[in-house]
Amino acid sequence: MTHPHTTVRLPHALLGLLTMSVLAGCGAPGATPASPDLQLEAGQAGLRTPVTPQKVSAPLTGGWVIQDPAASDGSAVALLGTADVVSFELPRNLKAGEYTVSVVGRGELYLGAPVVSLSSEGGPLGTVTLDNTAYDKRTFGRATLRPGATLTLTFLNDEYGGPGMDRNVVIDYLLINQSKSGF
Ligand SMILES: [Ca+2]
Repeated sequence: MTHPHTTVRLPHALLGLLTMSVLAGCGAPGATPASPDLQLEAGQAGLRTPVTPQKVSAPLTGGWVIQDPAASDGSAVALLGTADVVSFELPRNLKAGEYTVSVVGRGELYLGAPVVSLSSEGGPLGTVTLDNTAYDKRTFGRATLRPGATLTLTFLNDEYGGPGMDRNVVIDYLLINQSKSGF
């Protein structure tokens, strides 16, 4: 007898319950619990950027929450200068383990595309290039994550040539996924 694979989409609040019931109640060997996607919105994440009056000059730097109808929750974070960061705190109820970590964002291109890195307390997790001007996903790779850890995304390579000639990066959200493919 075969066990057809089915995909179940449920509200996040139900996923924990579903996982528990699958683990406890299903006797089928090899059954895997539904894999919850964890979506960490940049607009609600921490911006670790000191904003000082002298920074309100060209070129603008810093991390700024922007309203953007194309972003998943209507807001995103723009990182304008080299070494500007946005930090994401993982939920305290996250199950420690290995995950695929991706970012959904877009680049504002000038003399090339923005590159961002992601790091945790354990060190660098990878870099991706956001050469897409519409929101798209880029995957850093697999990482071992612990609950409550902070992941820091950093803009590495700003370029500025004057008004309208500015490389920036806009981050919609970070995606933590248990599937190895990242989807
Ligand atoms: Ca810039």
